[in-house]
Amino acid sequence: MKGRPKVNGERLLRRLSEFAEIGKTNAGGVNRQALSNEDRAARRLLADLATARGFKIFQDAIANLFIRREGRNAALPPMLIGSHLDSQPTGGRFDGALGTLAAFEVLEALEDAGHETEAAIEVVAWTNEEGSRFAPGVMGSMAFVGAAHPDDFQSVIASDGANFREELAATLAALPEAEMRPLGTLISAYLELHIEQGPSLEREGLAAGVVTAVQGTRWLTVTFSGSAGHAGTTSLAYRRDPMVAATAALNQLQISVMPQDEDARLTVGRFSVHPGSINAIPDRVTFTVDIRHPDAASLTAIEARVRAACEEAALSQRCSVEISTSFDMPPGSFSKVMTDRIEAAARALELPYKRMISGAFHDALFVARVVPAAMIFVPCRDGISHNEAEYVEPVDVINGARLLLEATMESVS
Ligand code: HGY
Ligand code: MN
Ligand code: MN
Ligand code: MN
Repeated sequence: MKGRPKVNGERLLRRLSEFAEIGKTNAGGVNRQALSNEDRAARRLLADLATARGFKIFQDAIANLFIRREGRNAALPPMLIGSHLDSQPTGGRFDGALGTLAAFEVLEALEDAGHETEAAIEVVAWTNEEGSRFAPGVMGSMAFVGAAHPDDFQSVIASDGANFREELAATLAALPEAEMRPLGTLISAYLELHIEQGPSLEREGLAAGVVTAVQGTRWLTVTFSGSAGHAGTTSLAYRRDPMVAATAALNQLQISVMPQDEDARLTVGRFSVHPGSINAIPDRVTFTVDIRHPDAASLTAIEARVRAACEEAALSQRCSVEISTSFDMPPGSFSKVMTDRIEAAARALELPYKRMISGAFHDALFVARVVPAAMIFVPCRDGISHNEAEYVEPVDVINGARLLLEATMESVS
């Protein structure tokens, strides 16, 4: 079927359903955490689909997976499109998978139409975008642009106790036929399709978001230490209770951060108590803090406020507190050339759109440090994501892929 390449919507929707079966949860979401068996199964399926179409597959030292469709001139750096296949523990079927599978659909649409491009186009599935199992997130794209090295993560232990080094080795070994390539191979440009993970496109009845920037993210781990004791015999005067310190600090932060600044985000997603016995005063309480802001100085000010609130609470309870930073992704903006191309494609396809910034972090933000990059958003129902109820209307899936195809064809040399 020659002529202008066209997205095969039915095939793309079918692919999304196939991948949604990998790590499927009872509530209709996915649990396909980075470098898990489920992640390896999804990478295996994508690799098999790629070789079945005659595309070549590669991986690098941090297991980023690349699928290459040759162009006329192999000497030219390829255009890169893609996203991630790993998910949150109670994630949705579209976060990451949509962008990765739509990118693969772009390759298939070009192949079906026998459309030759000057340069090659490659699809990438970035390793560990989420950072939920192994912190930090966006490990694959950070290593790709040299903002980190796989060696930096070798001693990371997962939230489920797994060992990064072993899981990475198992993931690389699971695709023996993938040719190994150095980290950070030259590319010409990058585009990523992703769900908005927020409500604005749906509320405004828009088909697409032209993403111009991504807000900053910082992850802290806070540990209060006090002294364990008997719940029944230890009176107030003798308590050094880290639970009281932690809750005092969090109460202080919940009233002083987000209510004072509508652009600020502060989330405590993980909380653990040691020894976790009903009738023992804890000796240690640890929790994570995810802070976001579009402005770098505000991000730093929020971190300072977290530190101050924790230190004050520790003092008041005669406890100690340790705070470490496990992730720091400064805010960044995308290339005007690329966002203009997406905008032109949206107009050509008569898709209503707006320019917007991303509240979620993405691999594209690191890739934008080395090449012109940008993102396309599509609406998701009620803006829900990082939730098993995440949903994207089929028409929005297909429009997103059509937009990605058009903008990619405009961008590849
Ligand atoms: O957390 C984030 O912003 C991304 O969706 N992983
Ligand atoms: Mn994502
Ligand atoms: Mn996510
Ligand atoms: Mn992302």
